[in-house]
Amino acid sequence: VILAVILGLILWPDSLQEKIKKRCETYLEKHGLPSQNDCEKIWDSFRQAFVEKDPCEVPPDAYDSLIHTVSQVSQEPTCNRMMFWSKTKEKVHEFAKKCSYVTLEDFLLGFLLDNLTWCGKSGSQETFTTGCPSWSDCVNNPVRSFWIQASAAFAASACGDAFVMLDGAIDMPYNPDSTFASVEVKHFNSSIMKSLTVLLVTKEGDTKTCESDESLKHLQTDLGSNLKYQCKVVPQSQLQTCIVD
Ligand code: ZNA
Repeated sequence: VILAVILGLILWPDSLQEKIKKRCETYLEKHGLPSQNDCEKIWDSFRQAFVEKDPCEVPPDAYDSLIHTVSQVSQEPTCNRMMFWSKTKEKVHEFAKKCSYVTLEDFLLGFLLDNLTWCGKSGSQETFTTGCPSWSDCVNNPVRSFWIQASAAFAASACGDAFVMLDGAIDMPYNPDSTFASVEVKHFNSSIMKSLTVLLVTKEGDTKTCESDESLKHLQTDLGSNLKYQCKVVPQSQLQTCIVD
């Protein structure tokens, strides 16, 4: 029995580990940077961020080592094509792909962990994908802390003209509680970034304008005077084309 358990542990892949390593290899191959070794290194620094910790006590900076490791392996930021988003996850990735913009999820760091849930447990070496705290259960949960730190790093690297896709069909397209407002905007670096253009996606026939939206005034204020602000209304059907001017 003991032997069977040991054999089981060796042969039964840690599903999270397998998934992330597979994603890592796929990504590096696609970008012409294949290396088994790097994916092993990346898994190790990911793991150490939350394994053996109470899943409500993983602060954002636990991922600094992962972010450092990934930045050594991966590609440079793509100036003038970077796209942020808030409440537009489905739409933005389709549009970005079609029109060659790059979101956090198109970079290795975001690609590895998009749509995954993970956590550890104090006193255990295991990784879990179920029974983990959800986004608002506790502030310092492994998933939320990861996205905060990844978003901060992504925003800090934004250069040239950047874009953000916001949902014009909701009350507060620019919501102060969103990761975009509370983390990303605060990390923009005006010595490398020139402008931010809002693509405000509206429903067909909606008369909403950039100027009529109160929340966007706060975005302009938050950007300060060193970053140029622009805004374009994009009716949803126009997302099929790549013309946003
Ligand atoms: N790929 C991601 O899951 C992700 C990406 C998660 C969080 C942040 N990001 C960054 S920040 C990305 O680069 C975007 O530019 C920014 C989007 O974050 P946001 O402004 O907070 O937008 P959002 O639509 O409110 O949330 C984005 C995603 O975060 C959601 O799809 C959820 O997966 C998760 N999330 C955020 N708030 C909650 C939440 N899940 C559960 N409850 C919440 N209250």
